[in-house]
Amino acid sequence: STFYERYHSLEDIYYWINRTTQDNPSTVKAILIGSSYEKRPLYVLKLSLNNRPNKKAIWIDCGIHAREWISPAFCLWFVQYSLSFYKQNQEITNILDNMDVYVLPVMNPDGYKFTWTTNRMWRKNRSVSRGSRSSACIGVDLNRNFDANWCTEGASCEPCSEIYCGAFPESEPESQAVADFLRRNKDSVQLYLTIHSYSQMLLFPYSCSLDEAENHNDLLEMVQEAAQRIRRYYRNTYKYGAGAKTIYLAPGGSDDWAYNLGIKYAFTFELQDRGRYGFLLPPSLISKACNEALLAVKTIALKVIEKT
Ligand code: 0X9
Ligand code: ZN
Repeated sequence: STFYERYHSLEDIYYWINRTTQDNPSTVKAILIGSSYEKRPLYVLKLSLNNRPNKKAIWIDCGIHAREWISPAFCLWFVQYSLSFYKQNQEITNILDNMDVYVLPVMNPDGYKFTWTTNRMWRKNRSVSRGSRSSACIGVDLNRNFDANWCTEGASCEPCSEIYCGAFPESEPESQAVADFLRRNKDSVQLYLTIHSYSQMLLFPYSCSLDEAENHNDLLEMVQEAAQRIRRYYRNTYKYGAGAKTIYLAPGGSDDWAYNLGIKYAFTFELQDRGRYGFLLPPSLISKACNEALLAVKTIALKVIEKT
């Protein structure tokens, strides 16, 4: 199997980031956007395949939840595919001619590291909450820590919970770094994508309430077409719809927050599988999972370019 058909330790991913920027000095830049609770750097790769001025951008983050290993694997896959197939594949060429892409391979490096060393099923980050009553439990769910109906129904204010929302919105350095970067770049970023697993779903706002997004029909049409193409090309089924109505109410998520910031195309992808292996998706299934997600990214990005 190739490098991209395996899972990689955090050290390997940092090495890969370094190597990818060195090997592609004119097209890939690493931007340090902050650091984790345990002081690991948060690097975003900026892919800029041509020098057109005033290009818009796509943001893709992976690894919010530590145990969802297919997610960082997808970010690496996407970068590799973009660099290899620009000028080879018509769709990715069209996308990269019109948009830059920011890729954050691991939003939660401390949690990811912990899943490799200590507890494979860890979800949250690794921050230690203050106060004697709560000091026994570690970690905030970064996808409950953003400022979108923060800590209402579907999140927990109990530090021991797997869906602990943190002490206040953006209390965690990881979510704050991402939010700060997107606030600084909100005029150029038109498409926000966040990659999770598992359950095979393409979700869009809102998850933090039962309200319908103002451009609900556009968003629905985009995920519907993406799911349709995945069914045709890969014979696999993805559910799709607004988060709260498709899975559950879950406030404080990055997609809803990015949407409310003004990034009107915001999606959460839940990659393979539907529960057979769950978070323990075997490496032999990485390529199919990533190709499906890639097709969804392409379908949606092309529609965003068409609409804007
Ligand atoms: O609950 C989540 O954070 C995501 N599912 S997961 O199994 N990967 O944990 C779904 C997130 C959907 N979007 C929002 N809740 N904003
Ligand atoms: Zn997740």
